[in-house]
Amino acid sequence: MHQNPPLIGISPRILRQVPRELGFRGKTLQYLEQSVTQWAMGCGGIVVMLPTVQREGTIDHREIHVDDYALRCDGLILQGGADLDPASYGEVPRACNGELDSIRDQFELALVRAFVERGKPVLGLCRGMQLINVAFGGSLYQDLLADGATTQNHVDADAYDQHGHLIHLTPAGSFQRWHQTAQARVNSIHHQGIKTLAAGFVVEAHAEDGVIEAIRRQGEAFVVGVQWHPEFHWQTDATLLSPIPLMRAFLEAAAKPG
Ligand SMILES: [Mn+2]
Repeated sequence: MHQNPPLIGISPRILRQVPRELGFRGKTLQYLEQSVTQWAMGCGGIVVMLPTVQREGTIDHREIHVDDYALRCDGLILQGGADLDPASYGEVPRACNGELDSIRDQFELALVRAFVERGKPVLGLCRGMQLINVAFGGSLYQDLLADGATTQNHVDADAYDQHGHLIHLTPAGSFQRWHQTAQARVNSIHHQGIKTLAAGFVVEAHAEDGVIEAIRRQGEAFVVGVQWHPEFHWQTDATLLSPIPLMRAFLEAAAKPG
């Protein structure tokens, strides 16, 4: 793999209200969180960020299309972040949502479709898994607790990435094959979750309360999402599920001639 490392595009998180002390008054930042890049690079991928191509501000990006990214890159990773606008799955947003960013939603939905159309692998993390589910027609709980999906809290603002729970990997599933285990501990930093699973997808892992924690699109192509943040497991806590087998499976799919 290292002789010709696959080129992995990661869509950015977007910061529109930049804290004054950072010095970008009235500007918008698009950025990658470091652990996700190190996770991919540590397993042999080259990482580039894919800035949004929507027309924003004074620069007209109309000459570059989302499909240009899908053509040049070998795989796509979707980071975590803001809640999806429930309008994207046909619901009216309730007050339980955090800040929404429909520009990021539309950009990433278009990215997923473009990469999948070209048979290029897609890996979604947390919000990224939820977005994949919505891209293929599934829906989300706007809030797991408020919607009665569980009585267990899947997020703890103070504990942040130290908050976690057990997951069960689906017997005979791809995750069991990659990870060689039937259960594991993962972090949990989400208050939303999958309500209706998109058609053509299978559940690869669930929490003990039944909340869906990993999904995969059936078929040859690699289209996978996890509700946890494997990038935060990276070389931090040996009791958590190793993030390496999942990244290796993704990069292997990306390295296949398309
Ligand atoms: Mn969880």
